[in-house]
Amino acid sequence: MLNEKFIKEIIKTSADMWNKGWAERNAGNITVRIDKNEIIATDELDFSNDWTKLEKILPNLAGEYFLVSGTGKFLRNISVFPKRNLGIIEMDENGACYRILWGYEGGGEPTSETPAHLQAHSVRKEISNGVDRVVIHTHTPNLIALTYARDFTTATLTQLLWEMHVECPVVFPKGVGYLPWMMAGSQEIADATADAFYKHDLVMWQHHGVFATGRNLDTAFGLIDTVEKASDIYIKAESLGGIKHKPSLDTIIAISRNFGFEPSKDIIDELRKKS
Ligand code: 2HA
Ligand code: ZN
Repeated sequence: MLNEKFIKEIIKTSADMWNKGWAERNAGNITVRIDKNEIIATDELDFSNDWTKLEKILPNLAGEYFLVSGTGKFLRNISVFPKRNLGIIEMDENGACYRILWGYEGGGEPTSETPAHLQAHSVRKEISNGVDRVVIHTHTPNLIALTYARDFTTATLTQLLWEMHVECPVVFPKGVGYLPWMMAGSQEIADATADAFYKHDLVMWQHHGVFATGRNLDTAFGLIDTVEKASDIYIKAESLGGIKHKPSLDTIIAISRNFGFEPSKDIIDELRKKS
């Protein structure tokens, strides 16, 4: 298992997240929907573990396998002890329960955010026709700082980020879904996050951290890297005495269209109403 491409990729991504300063202690978690045909033949899978029931049944994930970082584990340790800090889980034939097939060596469980991740995967698998396979959650300091210092809606947070780096309207034209503070690990936040993933591929939890999805780890990581950089630029510009110049909404739309994208109509309509 340790030679599989998905293990090599998660080792790189988790080390990058640590090096970026996004993953203090046990912060952050990663899930990847993997192709079970790639590993089904290995004798390393253990099909004898008990099933854990999910609160929400996710029929479109029936039978799927996921690579999942462990609860309480440090992302920075995945590269040294992958089998201790990662596991592979299998969804049952109804999408109602999961069981551990591999990993969490020495005792462990999938991340405490597993319900939020699996519900997000369910939505993204549906709306991307199976293309999206990755969900990353992490604690990005600049983006989190913004949620302490400013009031936001999805539209106003997205506008600020689009304005602060001209790549943003190209990288995330669908915007960043913004969720007010809710208890991490709760069913309430899992439901709200999954809902937001119908419209956006990034979701921000106030005072906590960000979620991103995509076809692979590079895509989801790149989304987070870009919003975090835009937040950093905003904080730097504000501390230089405040923002003096920024692209207009029309310029933002033009940038996005120039690269073949269309910024979220809901967000644009809301911003136009406001201005
Ligand atoms: O896994 O980041 O939100 C630790 C967390 C929980
Ligand atoms: Zn977190």
